[in-house]
Amino acid sequence: MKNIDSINHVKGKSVYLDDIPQQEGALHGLVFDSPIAHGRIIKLDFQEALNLPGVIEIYTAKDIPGINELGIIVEDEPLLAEEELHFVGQAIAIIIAETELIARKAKKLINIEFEEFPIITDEREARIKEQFIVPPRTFKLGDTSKAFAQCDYVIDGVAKSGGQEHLYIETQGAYVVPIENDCLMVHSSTQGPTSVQKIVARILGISMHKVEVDVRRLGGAFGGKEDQATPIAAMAALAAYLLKKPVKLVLHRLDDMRMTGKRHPYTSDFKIGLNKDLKIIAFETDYMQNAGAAADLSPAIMERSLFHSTNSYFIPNVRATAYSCKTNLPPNTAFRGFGAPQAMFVLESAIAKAAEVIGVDAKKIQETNLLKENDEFPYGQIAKNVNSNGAWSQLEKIQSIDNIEKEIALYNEQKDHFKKGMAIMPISFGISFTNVSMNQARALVHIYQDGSIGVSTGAIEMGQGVNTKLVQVASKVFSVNKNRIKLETTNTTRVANTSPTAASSGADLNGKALEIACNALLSRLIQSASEILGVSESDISLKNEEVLVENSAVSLNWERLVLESYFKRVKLSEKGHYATPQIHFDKNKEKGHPFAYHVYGAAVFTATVDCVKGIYDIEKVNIVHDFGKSMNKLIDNGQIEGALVQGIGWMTMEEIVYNKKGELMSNALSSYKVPDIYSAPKEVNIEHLETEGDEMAIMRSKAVGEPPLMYGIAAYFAIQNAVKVFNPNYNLKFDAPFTPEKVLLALYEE
Ligand code: LUZ
Ligand code: MOS
Repeated sequence: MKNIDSINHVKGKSVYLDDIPQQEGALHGLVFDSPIAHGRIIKLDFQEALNLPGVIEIYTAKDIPGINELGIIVEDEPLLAEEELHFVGQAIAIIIAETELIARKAKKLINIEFEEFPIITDEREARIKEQFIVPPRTFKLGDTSKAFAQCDYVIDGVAKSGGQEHLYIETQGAYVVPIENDCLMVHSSTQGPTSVQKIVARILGISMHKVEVDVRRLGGAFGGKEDQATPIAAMAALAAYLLKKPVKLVLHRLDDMRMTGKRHPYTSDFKIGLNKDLKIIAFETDYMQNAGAAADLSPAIMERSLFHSTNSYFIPNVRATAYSCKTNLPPNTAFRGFGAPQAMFVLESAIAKAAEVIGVDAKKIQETNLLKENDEFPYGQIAKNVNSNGAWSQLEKIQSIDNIEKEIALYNEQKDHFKKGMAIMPISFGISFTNVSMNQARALVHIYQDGSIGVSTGAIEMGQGVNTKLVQVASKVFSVNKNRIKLETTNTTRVANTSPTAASSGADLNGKALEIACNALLSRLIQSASEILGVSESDISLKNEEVLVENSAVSLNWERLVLESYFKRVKLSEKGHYATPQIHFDKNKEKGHPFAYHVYGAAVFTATVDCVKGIYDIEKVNIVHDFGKSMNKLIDNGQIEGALVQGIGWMTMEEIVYNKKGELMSNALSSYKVPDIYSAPKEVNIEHLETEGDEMAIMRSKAVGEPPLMYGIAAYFAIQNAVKVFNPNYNLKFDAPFTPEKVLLALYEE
């Protein structure tokens, strides 16, 4: 089935937040944000700005009627700064004007004076100074100190990975309309409508039922709108509430890049121990996460790093510690992979370094240590239906690693100034929110009198195709044409207490809730048909819009059954509720069974480096991926391709740079390079690993959003391997992104 939005997207007819028609008298908001990374406001003078014709109001923390607090995991972040400033881009005031242009002019007229304090931008420095967001956490398996003593090889090192700008095409935005009785209608480009509802209510000091949040779709999010859509909505809501006027606040791209948090940069120390047969016996690591100036989702992200410290390998002795380091940067946030990519890069760096020291191929170490059935993860979960070996062996068989290696060797012999390198990346990603209570969802289904169906769930469509998958679920259960089904907006009054659409679990959680609701409706319709036809329920089924009795069609079809059931006063609406069974986790012991299941796969990358210029191409990527029983191969392959390129971007060219004053230097698309079609791999082959899928995946079709991003890690190592061929003096470094600049230095390092 094609994505239900594809035609409208292509025609430009899909409605995004900025396309919602504005009411007469709607006003525009603009954020006045901190120009300094750390300090104290001494004087704030709005008089000149307020005198500008068309400026309506300027609000600060003092105008907040409720609690000036955004934090959910840790309450450490004001919506509007009170006196202290903690990062460049921190919101201080909201300018409300008749047009955005007037607000921009007014912004220049604001007079601010401040006292500056020393700043920290580096995570290791913050760790040394013990500036932490939350206390560090450690996951342990076996006994690493004993184990290291028995290793034939012990190698240590440092791995760094950089931040990443989400660059959703639609920037952060909200449009808020006041309704009677101090209630608000909030249109927000958010992954988490309930977070928006909760924080808007908290800021305004009103209860949640007065705030209705409605979301049709997002123009991309990638984690950037799991938490950070909320302050934008809260600022627009504050103004709309106080002025009793509709207020729109949509960030300009440059404001969005400057003010919002990104993927967390990590600096990590590692130590890896192997025996003579290349078994990894012990692994220790310290992750230092650059959290920025407030918690946001950092503690959860640091937790997922710990969960993925061993990726798809079994290591019997592990000690992984994570530090969430507080710095004077915008609070970093969720980004596709949520801490797992950072952790996996560390282990791959350790393996690459060990391979170099021992003098073997990294491939040998990787293959020797792949996870097997019933192996224990460091957090206590036992690996089941493990497909890491399966993905690897299919990669060898179908996509022939050997041939690729031979081709590369031949090429490297023949060429002087171009060199090729290869790297393999196996993945294992846990599916479920690591916070157990978030693994729940609801769906509301109405069957209308004419047989058409309206579906509401807590899932947010952000381009990933979740709504298409939901249509498939309903159409499968009822066995009706897909055109009968309409996916409604995601709205907190129809589906309450939603978890954000995140953790790759949107289709699983909401799809399961929808399946439950549809099944309940189906049994009522079958009961109704049995009464109408006077035959027993067990003989009745619905197929392709026909009612079948003992598998043959009778005079009753879907439309007539629905209408007659309505006349019989059968309940034609249903709410489904799903909570992932079996999962649990004990944060005191750091052990449990946090994931419904894991997604596995393996990719082999070939890179070609131009050894004169330092530029490179990711030539070819072959992937064997465990989709389970994919319910939509077009959408799932699309997710793989997008994630792959995003992962390659993170590892090779997307370089977030803050200067010593905490100002974002890579603050526009002219200074921040994202992959375009030219930097996408020339050839991508995606092979579906045929597996049974998992009971806990929707229709046994495994979650696909995040896992493939981590294939991109191979880009780093493929380029590095090519560099090594050209320059035998090059000393391995693990400092992503591997930009052409760094490649050039590496090629000529002495
Ligand atoms: N968001 C979240 C996530 O709140 N918890 C998670 O475990 C998670 N994992 C991946 C992506 N977003
Ligand atoms: Mo996310 S990183 O919002 O799944």
